[in-house]
Amino acid sequence: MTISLARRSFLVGSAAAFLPQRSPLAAPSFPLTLTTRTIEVKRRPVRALSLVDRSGHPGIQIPTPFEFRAEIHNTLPEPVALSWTGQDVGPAPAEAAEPIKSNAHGSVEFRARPGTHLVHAGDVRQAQELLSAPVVFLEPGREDRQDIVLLLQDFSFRPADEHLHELMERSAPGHRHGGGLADEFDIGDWPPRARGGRHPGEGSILDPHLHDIDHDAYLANHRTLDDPEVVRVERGGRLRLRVINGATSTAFWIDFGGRRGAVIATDGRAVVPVTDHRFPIAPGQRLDIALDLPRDGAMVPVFAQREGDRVRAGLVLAPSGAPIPRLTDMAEFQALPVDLSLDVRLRGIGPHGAPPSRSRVFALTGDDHVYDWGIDNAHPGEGDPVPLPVGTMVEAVLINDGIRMHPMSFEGLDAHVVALGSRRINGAVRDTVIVPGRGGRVAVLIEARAPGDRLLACHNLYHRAVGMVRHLRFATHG
Ligand SMILES: [Cu+2]
Repeated sequence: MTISLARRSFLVGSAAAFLPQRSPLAAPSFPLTLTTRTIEVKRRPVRALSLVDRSGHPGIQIPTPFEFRAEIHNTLPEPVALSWTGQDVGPAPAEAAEPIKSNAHGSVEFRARPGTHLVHAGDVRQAQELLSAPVVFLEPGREDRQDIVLLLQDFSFRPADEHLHELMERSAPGHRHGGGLADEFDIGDWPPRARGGRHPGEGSILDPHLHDIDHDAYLANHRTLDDPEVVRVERGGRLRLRVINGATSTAFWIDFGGRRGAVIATDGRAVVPVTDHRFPIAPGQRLDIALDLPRDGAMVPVFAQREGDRVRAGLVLAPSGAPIPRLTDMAEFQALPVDLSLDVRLRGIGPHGAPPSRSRVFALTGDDHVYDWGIDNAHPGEGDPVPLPVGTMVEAVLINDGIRMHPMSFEGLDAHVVALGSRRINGAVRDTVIVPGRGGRVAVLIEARAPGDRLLACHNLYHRAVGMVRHLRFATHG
């Protein structure tokens, strides 16, 4: 298949064209549409759910406005609840997460946080139909680099319900899940199919508990590596690559075919640059990577290799005239599981808040035997919400004695990483942190600034679907 240089839909291009419309009475509004598009995966046409702006570009990619309102028209035949990872949206964060009915409009108010962020369907069924998109508010005064957005997704020809059903059945032979999601399955709608290759949960040679699901394809800007996006760049160009992990449950390692890059922001917040050949990125996380291209005009690949596997997605950075070799979607060596090797080197930039006035431990609970993940052994509605008084700085300690890694999101909050394991650090400010299994321990500082509910949730959306989410209630009387 020929590579089209014209397909640059994920580039932050002529940003002025996407500026919010200002109305005289209210904050400027930015229209978005929930719709479908057809993409091609492994030479098969596939219906993908998408959230597009007026020009048909996915998500929001604009200079940072102070505040504005996203007006979302849902043209899909089903309600959709959107989760704005990285943005403290209003009127109240919990309301902003309410579903938008079919053929109806919803609106979300932003005090836009600059940087590289993500919007996705909160429901794994819709997220698995590729409903995740970039939210990029270009930083005022940023360094002069070509902006390139790279959205990573995992794709399955089978719906998420089948995967969930299989994960539960497989993990507990004869076990009927009591209540909740399992009861929503119509088993009659579930034709068993022959599967090739590994079973879910068998995962990697390195760690049989690494992968919940073996997806059929891994996508970079909606494309597989046998037909990658080719981004036109200048010889010796200076780039800012905004990598967004919008996958449902897949963690990746980013590399540039041996070149070095520097992480300059994590989850949309600047950090002291960390230079390396490869960087881990878990679901929900974002990495801004400064990359300086060679002066000889050679192409540079950007690979996203699945953790614990050889399979990879990616795109190509090519000056005009550069020969573009055929890239294989299998790396030579299996990647390690993602870990905290980047976080331990990260240092945030800018003022940090006051020292903590209280601490709260959150145990990440559940195991593979019942595929029943939770926080403090509770599910939504049990012991929720967790009250935290407004005006306090809370040290939230996440402890994971299970076997699986959990990428935990403090949705809409700044989470300043202050301890990894037993080691105290002055780490990055981000919103989604890797909490490794088998005794992983990560502590972050969060500030209960304004009243309202926030979510603490696993960004492995299969874990979230079975209950790994809790509400934090910031209240004046806690
Ligand atoms: Cu999880």
